[in-house]
Amino acid sequence: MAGGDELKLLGAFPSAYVTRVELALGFKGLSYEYVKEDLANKSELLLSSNPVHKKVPVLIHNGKPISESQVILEYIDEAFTGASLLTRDPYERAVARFWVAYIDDKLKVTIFWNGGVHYIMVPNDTRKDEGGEGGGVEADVRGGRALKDSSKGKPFFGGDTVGLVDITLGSLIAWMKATEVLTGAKIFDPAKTPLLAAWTERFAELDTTKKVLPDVAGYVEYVNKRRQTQAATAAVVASNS
Ligand SMILES: N[C@@H](CCC(=O)N[C@@H](CS)C(=O)NCC(=O)O)C(=O)O
Repeated sequence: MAGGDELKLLGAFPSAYVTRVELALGFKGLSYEYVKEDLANKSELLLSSNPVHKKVPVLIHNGKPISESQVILEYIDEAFTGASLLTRDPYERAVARFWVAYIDDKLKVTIFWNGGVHYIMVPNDTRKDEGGEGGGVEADVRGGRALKDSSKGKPFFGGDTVGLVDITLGSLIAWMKATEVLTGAKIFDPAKTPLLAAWTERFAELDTTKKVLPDVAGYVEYVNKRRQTQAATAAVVASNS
Protein backbone atom coordinates (compact mmCIF):
# COMPACT_ATOMS: atom_id res chain seq x y z
CA MET A 1 0.00 0.00 0.00
CA ALA A 2 0.97 3.68 -0.35
CA GLY A 3 3.87 4.97 1.75
CA GLY A 4 5.25 1.48 2.32
CA ASP A 5 2.70 0.77 5.06
CA GLU A 6 2.02 -2.90 5.67
CA LEU A 7 -1.38 -3.88 7.07
CA LYS A 8 -2.30 -7.37 8.18
CA LEU A 9 -5.72 -8.27 9.63
CA LEU A 10 -6.03 -11.39 11.77
CA GLY A 11 -9.66 -12.47 11.43
CA ALA A 12 -12.05 -15.39 11.52
CA PHE A 13 -15.48 -16.22 10.15
CA PRO A 14 -18.18 -15.47 11.35
CA SER A 15 -16.98 -12.62 13.57
CA ALA A 16 -18.88 -9.34 13.20
CA TYR A 17 -16.04 -7.69 15.15
CA VAL A 18 -13.75 -8.61 12.27
CA THR A 19 -16.33 -7.44 9.72
CA ARG A 20 -16.36 -3.98 11.26
CA VAL A 21 -12.60 -3.64 10.85
CA GLU A 22 -12.88 -4.80 7.23
CA LEU A 23 -15.59 -2.18 6.68
CA ALA A 24 -13.42 0.59 8.16
CA LEU A 25 -10.42 -0.44 6.02
CA GLY A 26 -12.69 -0.56 2.98
CA PHE A 27 -14.26 2.87 3.56
CA LYS A 28 -10.76 4.31 4.04
CA GLY A 29 -9.67 2.71 0.77
CA LEU A 30 -6.84 0.75 2.40
CA SER A 31 -5.53 -2.55 1.12
CA TYR A 32 -4.42 -5.24 3.55
CA GLU A 33 -3.57 -8.88 3.91
CA TYR A 34 -6.30 -10.98 5.55
CA VAL A 35 -4.87 -13.74 7.72
CA LYS A 36 -7.52 -16.33 8.53
CA GLU A 37 -7.31 -17.67 12.09
CA ASP A 38 -8.57 -21.03 13.31
CA LEU A 39 -9.95 -20.07 16.73
CA ALA A 40 -9.84 -23.69 17.86
CA ASN A 41 -6.12 -23.73 17.13
CA LYS A 42 -4.83 -20.16 17.44
CA SER A 43 -1.65 -19.21 15.63
CA GLU A 44 1.51 -18.06 17.38
CA LEU A 45 1.05 -14.75 15.59
CA LEU A 46 -2.40 -14.23 17.18
CA LEU A 47 -1.23 -15.34 20.65
CA SER A 48 1.79 -13.05 20.56
CA SER A 49 -0.09 -10.13 18.99
CA ASN A 50 -3.03 -10.18 21.44
CA PRO A 51 -1.62 -11.96 24.51
CA VAL A 52 -4.22 -10.43 26.85
CA HIS A 53 -7.47 -11.47 25.15
CA LYS A 54 -6.16 -13.88 22.46
CA LYS A 55 -9.07 -12.80 20.24
CA VAL A 56 -9.59 -11.56 16.73
CA PRO A 57 -9.62 -9.01 15.23
CA VAL A 58 -6.03 -7.84 15.48
CA LEU A 59 -4.68 -5.29 13.03
CA ILE A 60 -0.91 -5.36 12.54
CA HIS A 61 0.42 -2.09 11.11
CA ASN A 62 4.08 -2.25 10.09
CA GLY A 63 4.62 -5.01 12.65
CA LYS A 64 2.77 -3.23 15.49
CA PRO A 65 -0.38 -5.03 16.72
CA ILE A 66 -3.61 -3.24 17.71
CA SER A 67 -6.41 -5.19 19.42
CA GLU A 68 -10.10 -4.60 20.24
CA SER A 69 -12.30 -3.69 17.31
CA GLN A 70 -13.34 -0.21 18.46
CA VAL A 71 -9.75 0.71 19.30
CA ILE A 72 -8.73 -0.53 15.85
CA LEU A 73 -11.46 1.53 14.15
CA GLU A 74 -10.32 4.74 15.84
CA TYR A 75 -6.68 3.88 15.10
CA ILE A 76 -7.46 3.42 11.40
CA ASP A 77 -9.23 6.78 11.38
CA GLU A 78 -6.32 8.57 13.06
CA ALA A 79 -3.43 6.85 11.29
CA PHE A 80 -4.67 7.15 7.71
CA THR A 81 -6.04 9.89 5.52
CA GLY A 82 -9.21 9.43 3.49
CA ALA A 83 -12.85 9.75 4.51
CA SER A 84 -13.11 10.56 8.24
CA LEU A 85 -15.00 8.08 10.37
CA LEU A 86 -15.35 10.53 13.27
CA THR A 87 -16.00 14.26 12.95
CA ARG A 88 -13.59 16.78 14.53
CA ASP A 89 -16.37 18.23 16.69
CA PRO A 90 -15.84 17.00 20.28
CA TYR A 91 -19.56 16.89 21.10
CA GLU A 92 -20.46 14.95 17.93
CA ARG A 93 -17.58 12.57 18.64
CA ALA A 94 -18.97 12.00 22.11
CA VAL A 95 -22.47 11.28 20.72
CA ALA A 96 -21.03 8.81 18.19
CA ARG A 97 -18.98 7.06 20.88
CA PHE A 98 -22.06 6.85 23.10
CA TRP A 99 -24.04 5.01 20.40
CA VAL A 100 -21.11 2.75 19.49
CA ALA A 101 -20.84 1.68 23.15
CA TYR A 102 -24.62 1.26 23.29
CA ILE A 103 -24.73 -0.99 20.22
CA ASP A 104 -21.84 -3.08 21.56
CA ASP A 105 -23.55 -3.43 24.90
CA LYS A 106 -27.16 -3.97 23.87
CA LEU A 107 -27.21 -5.58 20.44
CA LYS A 108 -25.36 -8.82 20.41
CA VAL A 109 -25.06 -11.87 18.30
CA THR A 110 -25.86 -14.21 21.12
CA ILE A 111 -25.17 -17.88 21.29
CA PHE A 112 -27.35 -19.78 23.70
CA TRP A 113 -28.28 -23.32 24.46
CA ASN A 114 -31.95 -24.16 24.34
CA GLY A 115 -32.19 -27.70 23.04
CA GLY A 116 -29.76 -26.62 20.31
CA VAL A 117 -27.39 -23.81 19.53
CA HIS A 118 -28.93 -20.65 18.21
CA TYR A 119 -26.88 -17.82 16.85
CA ILE A 120 -29.20 -14.93 16.72
CA MET A 121 -29.10 -11.22 17.22
CA VAL A 122 -31.00 -10.29 20.30
CA PRO A 123 -31.46 -7.06 22.15
CA ASN A 124 -29.40 -7.72 25.26
CA ASP A 125 -31.63 -5.50 27.33
CA THR A 126 -33.80 -6.22 30.32
CA ARG A 127 -35.26 -2.76 30.87
CA LYS A 128 -39.00 -2.59 31.07
CA ASP A 129 -41.14 -0.90 28.44
CA GLU A 130 -40.67 2.78 29.16
CA GLY A 131 -42.66 4.54 26.53
CA GLY A 132 -45.26 2.20 25.09
CA GLU A 133 -43.10 1.57 22.02
CA GLY A 134 -41.27 -1.41 23.39
CA GLY A 135 -38.95 0.55 25.66
CA GLY A 136 -35.24 -0.22 25.87
CA VAL A 137 -33.65 -1.11 22.59
CA GLU A 138 -36.97 -0.65 20.78
CA ALA A 139 -37.14 2.97 21.80
CA ASP A 140 -33.44 3.62 21.41
CA VAL A 141 -31.82 1.90 18.45
CA ARG A 142 -34.85 0.27 16.85
CA GLY A 143 -37.09 3.27 17.34
CA GLY A 144 -34.51 5.36 15.58
CA ARG A 145 -33.44 7.59 18.48
CA ALA A 146 -29.80 6.85 17.67
CA LEU A 147 -30.25 7.78 14.05
CA LYS A 148 -32.16 10.96 14.85
CA ASP A 149 -29.51 11.97 17.39
CA SER A 150 -26.52 11.37 15.17
CA SER A 151 -27.55 12.01 11.60
CA LYS A 152 -29.63 15.19 11.90
CA GLY A 153 -31.78 14.05 8.99
CA LYS A 154 -28.82 13.05 6.80
CA PRO A 155 -28.58 9.55 5.30
CA PHE A 156 -26.05 8.06 7.70
CA PHE A 157 -25.29 8.18 11.42
CA GLY A 158 -22.07 9.89 10.33
CA GLY A 159 -24.03 12.50 8.31
CA ASP A 160 -23.49 12.53 4.54
CA THR A 161 -20.88 9.77 4.75
CA VAL A 162 -20.57 6.71 6.93
CA GLY A 163 -18.99 7.00 10.37
CA LEU A 164 -18.15 4.86 13.36
CA VAL A 165 -21.79 4.19 14.32
CA ASP A 166 -22.70 3.14 10.75
CA ILE A 167 -19.80 0.71 10.70
CA THR A 168 -20.55 -0.72 14.14
CA LEU A 169 -24.24 -1.33 13.42
CA GLY A 170 -23.55 -2.14 9.76
CA SER A 171 -21.21 -5.00 10.72
CA LEU A 172 -24.29 -6.71 12.17
CA ILE A 173 -26.48 -6.48 9.06
CA ALA A 174 -25.63 -9.95 7.72
CA TRP A 175 -26.32 -11.40 11.19
CA MET A 176 -29.62 -9.52 11.35
CA LYS A 177 -30.65 -10.96 8.00
CA ALA A 178 -29.50 -14.47 8.96
CA THR A 179 -31.48 -14.16 12.20
CA GLU A 180 -34.55 -13.22 10.19
CA VAL A 181 -34.10 -16.32 8.00
CA LEU A 182 -33.47 -18.60 10.99
CA THR A 183 -36.20 -17.35 13.32
CA GLY A 184 -38.73 -15.57 11.13
CA ALA A 185 -38.34 -12.50 13.38
CA LYS A 186 -38.03 -9.10 11.75
CA ILE A 187 -35.17 -7.16 13.30
CA PHE A 188 -35.77 -3.76 11.69
CA ASP A 189 -39.35 -3.82 10.49
CA PRO A 190 -40.14 -1.04 7.95
CA ALA A 191 -43.62 -0.69 9.48
CA LYS A 192 -42.31 -0.21 13.02
CA THR A 193 -38.85 1.24 12.48
CA PRO A 194 -38.88 2.95 9.08
CA LEU A 195 -35.75 5.05 9.67
CA LEU A 196 -33.59 2.07 10.56
CA ALA A 197 -35.06 -0.20 7.91
CA ALA A 198 -34.25 2.44 5.27
CA TRP A 199 -30.77 2.96 6.75
CA THR A 200 -30.09 -0.79 6.59
CA GLU A 201 -30.95 -0.89 2.89
CA ARG A 202 -28.94 2.28 2.18
CA PHE A 203 -25.85 0.99 4.01
CA ALA A 204 -26.10 -2.49 2.48
CA GLU A 205 -26.14 -0.98 -1.03
CA LEU A 206 -22.78 0.84 -0.72
CA ASP A 207 -19.99 -0.65 -2.85
CA THR A 208 -17.66 -1.18 0.11
CA THR A 209 -20.41 -2.86 2.13
CA LYS A 210 -21.29 -5.18 -0.74
CA LYS A 211 -17.65 -6.23 -1.04
CA VAL A 212 -17.15 -6.77 2.69
CA LEU A 213 -20.38 -8.05 4.25
CA PRO A 214 -20.45 -11.81 4.49
CA ASP A 215 -23.03 -13.75 2.59
CA VAL A 216 -26.23 -14.28 4.64
CA ALA A 217 -26.56 -17.84 3.30
CA GLY A 218 -23.05 -18.58 4.64
CA TYR A 219 -24.12 -17.54 8.15
CA VAL A 220 -27.32 -19.59 7.93
CA GLU A 221 -25.33 -22.62 6.80
CA TYR A 222 -22.80 -22.08 9.61
CA VAL A 223 -25.57 -21.93 12.23
CA ASN A 224 -27.33 -25.00 10.86
CA LYS A 225 -24.07 -26.98 10.89
CA ARG A 226 -23.41 -25.94 14.49
CA ARG A 227 -26.95 -26.97 15.42
CA GLN A 228 -26.42 -30.41 13.85
CA THR A 229 -23.10 -30.88 15.67
CA GLN A 230 -24.64 -29.83 18.98
CA ALA A 231 -27.66 -32.10 18.47
CA ALA A 232 -25.36 -35.06 17.67
CA THR A 233 -23.25 -34.35 20.80
CA ALA A 234 -26.39 -34.07 22.96
CA ALA A 235 -27.66 -37.40 21.58
CA VAL A 236 -24.36 -39.14 22.47
CA VAL A 237 -24.41 -37.64 26.00
CA ALA A 238 -28.05 -38.75 26.46
CA SER A 239 -27.34 -42.30 25.27
CA ASN A 240 -24.37 -42.58 27.69
CA SER A 241 -26.30 -41.41 30.73
N1 LIG B 1 -14.19 -6.98 22.45
C1 LIG B 1 -13.56 -7.68 21.36
C2 LIG B 1 -14.34 -8.95 21.07
C3 LIG B 1 -13.65 -9.84 20.02
C4 LIG B 1 -14.17 -11.25 20.06
O1 LIG B 1 -15.04 -11.62 20.88
N2 LIG B 1 -13.62 -12.09 19.17
C5 LIG B 1 -14.00 -13.49 19.14
C6 LIG B 1 -14.52 -13.88 17.74
S1 LIG B 1 -16.09 -13.10 17.46
C7 LIG B 1 -12.77 -14.37 19.39
O2 LIG B 1 -11.69 -14.11 18.91
N3 LIG B 1 -12.97 -15.43 20.17
C8 LIG B 1 -11.93 -16.38 20.46
C9 LIG B 1 -11.90 -16.74 21.92
O3 LIG B 1 -12.74 -16.24 22.70
O4 LIG B 1 -11.05 -17.54 22.30
C10 LIG B 1 -13.50 -6.75 20.13
O5 LIG B 1 -14.31 -5.82 20.06
O6 LIG B 1 -12.59 -6.92 19.30
